[in-house]
Amino acid sequence: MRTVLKAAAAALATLVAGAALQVTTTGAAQAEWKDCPDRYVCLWGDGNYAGRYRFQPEHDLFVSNIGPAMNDLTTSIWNRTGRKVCFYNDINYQGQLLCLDGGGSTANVGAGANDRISSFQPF
Ligand SMILES: [Ca+2]
Repeated sequence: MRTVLKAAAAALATLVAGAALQVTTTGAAQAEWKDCPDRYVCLWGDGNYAGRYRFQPEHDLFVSNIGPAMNDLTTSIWNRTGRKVCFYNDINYQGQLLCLDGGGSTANVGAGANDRISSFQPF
């Protein structure tokens, strides 16, 4: 079965050709908790795993700049990878806000981290 990809998704897929089924997805469209794939870190713009989102695959967890679609907008996170992931206020992993162990989640990152995340990386 072939999948038709939009141009932007195709460009991302090229970057992760080693694992063709895992691609980063991000968007202002609504997503919910059940849309988060296994072996991804999923960030949402609203509490309780809803709203705009970024779904990042386990093989590509170094995100030095989350980009304008999600910058300073994350409120809830589900880490479905097997690795600890830490989240930062600034790009390039500066200003650590919180970390989630593999399998960890938070329906609301709290006032100290809400709408601040700009980068994240695994450990
Ligand atoms: Ca920030």
